[in-house]
Amino acid sequence: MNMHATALSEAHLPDEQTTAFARDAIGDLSQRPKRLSPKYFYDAAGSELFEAITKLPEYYPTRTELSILRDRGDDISAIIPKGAALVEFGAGATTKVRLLLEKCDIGAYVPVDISGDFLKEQADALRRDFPGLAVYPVAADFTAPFALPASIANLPKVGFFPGSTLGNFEPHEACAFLRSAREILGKGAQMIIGVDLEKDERVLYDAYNDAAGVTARFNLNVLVRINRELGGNFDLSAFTHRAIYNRERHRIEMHLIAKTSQNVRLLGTNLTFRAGESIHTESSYKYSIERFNALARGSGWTPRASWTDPAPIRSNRAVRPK
Ligand code: AVI
Repeated sequence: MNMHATALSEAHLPDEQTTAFARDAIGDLSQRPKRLSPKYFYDAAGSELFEAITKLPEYYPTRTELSILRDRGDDISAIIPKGAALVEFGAGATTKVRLLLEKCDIGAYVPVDISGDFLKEQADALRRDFPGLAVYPVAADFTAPFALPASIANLPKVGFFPGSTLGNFEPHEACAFLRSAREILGKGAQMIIGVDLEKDERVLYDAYNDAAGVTARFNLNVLVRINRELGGNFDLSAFTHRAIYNRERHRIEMHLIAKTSQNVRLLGTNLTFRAGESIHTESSYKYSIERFNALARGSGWTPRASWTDPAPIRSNRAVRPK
């Protein structure tokens, strides 16, 4: 009898996230103007580069927000009812929430983040550092509806969304997110949100064009990621980082500019670039308190209080010739 031995291994199918990335990248890079969603910045290398950005002398948002949480922590935590469940959207490294946890007596902390492994590590560290704190991590994409753990059903809810991440949403997306958060948290909930305010254009420009070039590497990393995960053949040296302040739209725009006309292959699709053509990779909206309050009201929330750092928000000075 003839025998035939075959070793079969499972076909390597792309996971759901890779499929969505491929679909978005091909769709968004085939149109004009070209764009890429900023959510694709954050692979392991991108998250490390962002961490490095937060420590740059020019990048003021992170240290300013930390100083507000430190200096005004008593007032901020006073709005959190005793025994409430604090739900953090996109919890990440949980650095900021620790400043609140030190000040208030909450019933439970619910960090929500897409990265399940990192979330578990953070939850364990919090349980260690805050003995007795009930931590219920939820691995989910916080921009889509998700269910809260049943164990916090009867607790008052307070959402926490620091980091100016709201600024990376287009205004309609910010509105949709705030509405969805209201649904998720339920009736009577409150939310504490960090947003970056409009300020001197030079300060804004420098924050996204740092001298060490870390933001440029962060921006270009999305092409590195496309090459690695989707088998693209982007030549990194053929693109350059550009960040500008768009005054009419109150936003920093990050772009990757093609230095020459070129073709790029991506999963069997040919992408054509003209010399000087841009891929718009991120918008970072800068709010005024009035515009933020209008957004909150339009999304079903009532603004209650705001805390800002003591630095001048904007130095709009009228000058006259002597
Ligand atoms: C995460 N997010 C609030 C940052 C921002 O400032 O918009 C991302 C960033 N992009 C360039 N530098 C930092």
